[in-house]
Amino acid sequence: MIMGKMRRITALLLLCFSLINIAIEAVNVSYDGRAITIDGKRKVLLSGSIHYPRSTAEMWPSLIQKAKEGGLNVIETYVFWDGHEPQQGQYNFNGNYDLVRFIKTIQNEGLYAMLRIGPYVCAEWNYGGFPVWLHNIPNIEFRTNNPVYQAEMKKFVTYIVDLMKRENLFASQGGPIILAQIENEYGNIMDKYGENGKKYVKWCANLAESYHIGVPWVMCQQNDAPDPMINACNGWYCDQFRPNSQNKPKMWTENWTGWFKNWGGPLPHRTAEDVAFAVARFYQLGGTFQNYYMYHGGTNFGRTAGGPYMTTSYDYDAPLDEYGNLNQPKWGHLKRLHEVLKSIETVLTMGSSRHVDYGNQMTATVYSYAGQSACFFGNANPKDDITINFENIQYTVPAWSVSILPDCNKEIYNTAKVNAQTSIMVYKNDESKRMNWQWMPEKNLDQVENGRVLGDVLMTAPKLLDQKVANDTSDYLWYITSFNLKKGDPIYGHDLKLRVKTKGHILHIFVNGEYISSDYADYGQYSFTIEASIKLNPDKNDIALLSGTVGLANYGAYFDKVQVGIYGVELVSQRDGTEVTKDISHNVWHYKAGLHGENVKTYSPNFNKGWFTDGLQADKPFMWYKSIFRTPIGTDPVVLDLKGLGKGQAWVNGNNIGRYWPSYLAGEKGCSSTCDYRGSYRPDKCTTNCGNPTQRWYHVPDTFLFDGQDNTLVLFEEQGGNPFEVKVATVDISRVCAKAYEGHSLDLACNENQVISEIKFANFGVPEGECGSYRKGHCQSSDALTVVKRLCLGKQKCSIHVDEKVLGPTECRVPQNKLAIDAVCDTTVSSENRRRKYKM
Ligand SMILES: *[C@@H]1O[C@H](CO)[C@@H](O)[C@H](O)[C@H]1NC(C)=O
Ligand SMILES: *[C@@H]1O[C@H](CO)[C@@H](O)[C@H](O)[C@H]1NC(C)=O
Ligand SMILES: CC(=O)N[C@H]1CO[C@H](CO)[C@@H](O)[C@@H]1O
Repeated sequence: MIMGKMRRITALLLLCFSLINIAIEAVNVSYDGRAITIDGKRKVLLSGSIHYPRSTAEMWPSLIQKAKEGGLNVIETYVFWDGHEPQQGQYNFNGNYDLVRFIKTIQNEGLYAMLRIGPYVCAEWNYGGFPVWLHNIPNIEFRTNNPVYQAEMKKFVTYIVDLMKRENLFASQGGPIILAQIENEYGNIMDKYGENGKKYVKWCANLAESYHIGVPWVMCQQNDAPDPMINACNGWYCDQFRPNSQNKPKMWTENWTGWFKNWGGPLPHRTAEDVAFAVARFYQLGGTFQNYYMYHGGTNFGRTAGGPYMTTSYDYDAPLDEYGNLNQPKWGHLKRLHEVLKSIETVLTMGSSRHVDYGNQMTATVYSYAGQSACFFGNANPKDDITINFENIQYTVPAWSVSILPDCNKEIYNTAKVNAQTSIMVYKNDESKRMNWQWMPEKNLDQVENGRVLGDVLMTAPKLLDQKVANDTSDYLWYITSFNLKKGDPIYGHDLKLRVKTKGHILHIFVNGEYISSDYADYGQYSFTIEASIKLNPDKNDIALLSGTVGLANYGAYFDKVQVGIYGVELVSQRDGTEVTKDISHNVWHYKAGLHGENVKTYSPNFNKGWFTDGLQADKPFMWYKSIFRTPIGTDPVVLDLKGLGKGQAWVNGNNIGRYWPSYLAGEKGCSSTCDYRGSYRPDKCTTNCGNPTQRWYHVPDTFLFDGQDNTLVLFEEQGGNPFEVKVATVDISRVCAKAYEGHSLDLACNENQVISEIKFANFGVPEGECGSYRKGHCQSSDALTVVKRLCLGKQKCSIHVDEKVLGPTECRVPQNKLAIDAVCDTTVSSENRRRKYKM
């Protein structure tokens, strides 16, 4: 009895203590000239960006677990003002905007968080994260010493800081947030704002300090960041960066793991070798905090893609792919680097360092502390492998690589030697049968009936307005005008053209209720003029122009003022070779925001009126399409293959999965099937997908799908496309391959719902070639294939110690034999039957 009671009391006490541990134990985050310190101890911090609105709340735990398993100890995110305050004074923290839940998910995994409040975020996000209504407040000027702007910024930052404080989320309160950021890369553009820019930076620093959050603030790309703000570096490489004070650590807040994709652009890749090189070199040269931008890029759902012309996918070639799968070998190669860096944390952060310059861009750095030392051999030469003699031992360091020797004797890691597996992902069509489509034309395209503009007019003005007047509640804004053509008018009775000048991005012309013509801008060239032959009535005429945007600018000085939409409209007649124009820009223009179908929520699964079931009209612009599809069984990520469509938006069960534009092909030139990791990275260096649709597959997160039921897919097709080609697909690993040197282990893993079903190739000796095309070398062990089959077949994953004792003798007489394996992953029957993880 007594014992039992005691045990219960102990259990209760333990429970209390563990709760107290989680909820209340504050830590002291500070910094010195070497590192961020936590409770006085210098830390090696490895951080990765995951932007919460670019996935769903249900995906967060798995993404963060994979980040933790990949060796990160910090998750970094921006805060997205436009999502949190969609209308002035109306806040939203639901669904994938539940910031508190996101930070608590990080906390539950035992990781730290860095909160980049901004509120300017850049991030290839619509309007850099600013709500567009902000632009329409009188007398406002963004990101400068402007009291109207500063009042709004302060209100929002205060709202976020108070929310975090209320939930005890700062480390000083026992929460996970160890660092916060105010503004973002302002130093890049500050000069353009003159004295007011300098005042603004000071104001930002003072504002941040005034919150007393108890953790350090960072300003990235801000060399004049006032104390105690830490200035940090963003870029491809930050090894040469110096903070602006000896008392501040060398921090790298954005190390770009890849690059973003734009409509019309190819698919960029940055190799695992080059990312690892940049990171290892940063720590070699004194860095102690670095962040991968992005660690998981994710998806620009709805209309959140910025740019303009950023694609819906924000995969970024990040270590976790858009759907949350491991992007191998990048994820695994960096995981091993993180393990090595953490194993030398003490000597790295406490030790003194000594550099030995070998010339030819080859440097050895020795960190020493308390009788221990750790070495980095960095070869920044883009062409030559270099052999050095270090303490009477010869070491060869491949070109553009860093070797890490935690004991200054044995190389444990080299950034150019990838032991992690390569996973080849495939899209598998789920349903072979075609979907049944319903269709409905967009209504009220003529816009004017009996001299009256149909529907709700937003405003009327005797001039052409920037499309942002409508606060960006839709991609579309109608510009509508009417005029009388009188006898005697210089253009009366001639062949006429309508000339429309727009600053972007898409334009459709309707005259007297008839569709005339369309055009769109190419990436990077948003201003264009369209001319169309028209016929006018002898008396009254109506012109309706539909202007569409594809995400608003997010970068550059004064980007907020970049105009979008129509700025000039003329009627042009040719007479005897001379042009006579009539400018109607200053007519009375009526403005209407959004499409009729958007305003009545045609995309809602409950919208059942007006759909036609027969005589499907394909390849026609301004069409709504609707279909039903079943959720694929299994747990693989679901995507829609939208090949065959033109441009528009897609909704699944009422959730906007983003803009689609498969008819916009990536340019033909510049791609390459091979990629040399050596030499400085540029976004155009290792690209693929030339000549194909810029984006063909669109992510549908499980949260948007009904479990084992029918789902409603609605498309708005703006250009004209064929919905018959639309398919549901899943994404999974089809093959894995890997190569590892003797003395290391070779790990192979299919996804959790898969097994290794076939070994296509296994060779121990001197195998040649790349993943997918391995070949036998001149010598090998005859047992290797049998051993590999025994250890791996039928298993989800296997690990093989690469050694003659395991794999049999080779008699190759080379310094190090290698094992290469190429294997097939197959989905297992039991998981086929498993239900999806989430439900609505
Ligand atoms: C926090 O840590 C820093 C650096 O170790 C130290 O200077 C400071 O006094 C500590 N603050 C508190 C409140 O303990
Ligand atoms: C746009 O936002 C501003 C600022 O909140 C507001 O004053 C204005 O009425 C809005 N305009 C429209 C068309 O909704
Ligand atoms: C801000 C920054 O560090 N930018 C660098 C990004 O990488 C390119 C290419 O290496 C450099 O030229 C930039 O200076």
